[in-house]
Amino acid sequence: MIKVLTIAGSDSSGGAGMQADLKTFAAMRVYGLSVVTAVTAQNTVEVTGFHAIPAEFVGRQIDTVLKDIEVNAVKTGMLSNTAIIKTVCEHLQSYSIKNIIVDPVMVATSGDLLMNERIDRILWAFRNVLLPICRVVTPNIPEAEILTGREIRCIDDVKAAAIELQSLGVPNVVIKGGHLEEEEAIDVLFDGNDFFEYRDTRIDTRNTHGTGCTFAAALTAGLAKGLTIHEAVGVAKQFVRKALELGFPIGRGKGPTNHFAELYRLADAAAAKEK
Ligand code: PXL
Repeated sequence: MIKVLTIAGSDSSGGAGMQADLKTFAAMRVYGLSVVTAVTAQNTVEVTGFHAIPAEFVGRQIDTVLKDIEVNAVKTGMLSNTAIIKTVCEHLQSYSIKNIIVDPVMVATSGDLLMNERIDRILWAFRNVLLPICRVVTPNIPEAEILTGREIRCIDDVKAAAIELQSLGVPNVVIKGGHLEEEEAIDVLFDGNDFFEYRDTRIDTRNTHGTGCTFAAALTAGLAKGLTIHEAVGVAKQFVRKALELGFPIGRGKGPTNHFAELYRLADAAAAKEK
């Protein structure tokens, strides 16, 4: 059995954060473990507040699961302060994990901040502590702008930011292009040697809550299964496309995506055949 661990925040509306991760893992047939770093109070419109879990207790959760269960990959999501970032790094390093995927979450889909410390300090920890130990980092455009201090308007800007992030010691950089003003949705992978562009038509939907988490979780599951980084990005992009196509129009804001879209489609097709 392939096992993956998410170290992330809880989203009370169920569409993003660790809920998105666990649903994605289940849909991709990998077993998901979850260490919670923060509890958010949020719906499809806004984040009304969050409580960070004390760093020491985040570390305890990591040790408790990892001393019992060996995992094939670890994904990090919401890490709202430097104490948590440092603790996560220290604890992961003592378990020599090959696949660490960092989704540098900073802002929720609603636009609300998911950090409770000065951003320059958090940036320092991301750039100097967490990125050097991971295999892949998956910022969206606003996160890549914050991490590099560069304005990103076009694909050339994306590539320059990817080179800069890679120079911090992370072998693979995937910049999620959903926020770019391009006709297509273009994700860019830089593997240290070459750039790979993953292009797809855009899906017209407002149910995008949790898209970033879902992409990174699907990428994590793919790498845990032994796919190459190039294959895993392709699989993650397809997974998000299907989840967006059948997203749930619930709540008054941006509804969640449907992590089980493909499984529901297959089950419906099988049921129709039996009739
Ligand atoms: O999508 C980023 C994200 C990560 N983690 C938590 C979130 C969100 C977005 O809403 O709620 C807990």
